[in-house]
Amino acid sequence: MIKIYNFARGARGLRLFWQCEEMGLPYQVETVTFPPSAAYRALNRLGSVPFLEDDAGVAINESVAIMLYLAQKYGPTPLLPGKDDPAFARVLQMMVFSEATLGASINTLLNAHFSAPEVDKHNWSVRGTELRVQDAIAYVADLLGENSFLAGDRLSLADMCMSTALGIWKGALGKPIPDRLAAYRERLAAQPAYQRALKAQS
Ligand SMILES: N[C@@H](CCC(=O)N[C@@H](CS)C(=O)NCC(=O)O)C(=O)O
Repeated sequence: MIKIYNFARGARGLRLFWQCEEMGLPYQVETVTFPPSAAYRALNRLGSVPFLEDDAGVAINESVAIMLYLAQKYGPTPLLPGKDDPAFARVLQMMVFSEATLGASINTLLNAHFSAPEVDKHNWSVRGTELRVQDAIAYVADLLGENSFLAGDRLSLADMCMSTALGIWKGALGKPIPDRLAAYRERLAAQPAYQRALKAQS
């Protein structure tokens, strides 16, 4: 049985709920308190969410890895194009980009915004990281172009990943996003499976 641990309204867990909803996979949600308990850290030493447990002792963190695991284990699914599909490379690229380039930097900014002493909130590293994220987001807007989704005209795992990264940037940090990406976020939020996932999140 797929068991997904998440904070109440944890942003990255939403990616996984959305994927499960879209693929029709049954899943169980375990809400993790913040700060994480010792019992949770015994399962996932980092205390981060999301965290997946599945049959045969699978127990992993990293949302993008979990999404690829679910797609491979329970697919095939059109959310992850096959290796001969022209969209395959783009989907992998933007899934990883959403965390390695966007998510990791945004986490640093969240720490600075909410936890750093006043003197460090806008230091050189924070300003440089903000500029990098702004440029990365402009790049996403360029790649999206006039398409509905990152892989063209069909929804993919890349959109589920990107939706969260943009959501944290705009929602938690209050930063602007280009109009094209605002329209893209609205398109994603209108997906029925996304709406079902939102209900599982809270
Ligand atoms: N790269 C990780 C990032 C995980 C992450 O930072 N999750 C946040 C919540 S959305 C979190 O657990 N923050 C608290 C912490 O890391 O202690 C992933 O994609 O799963």
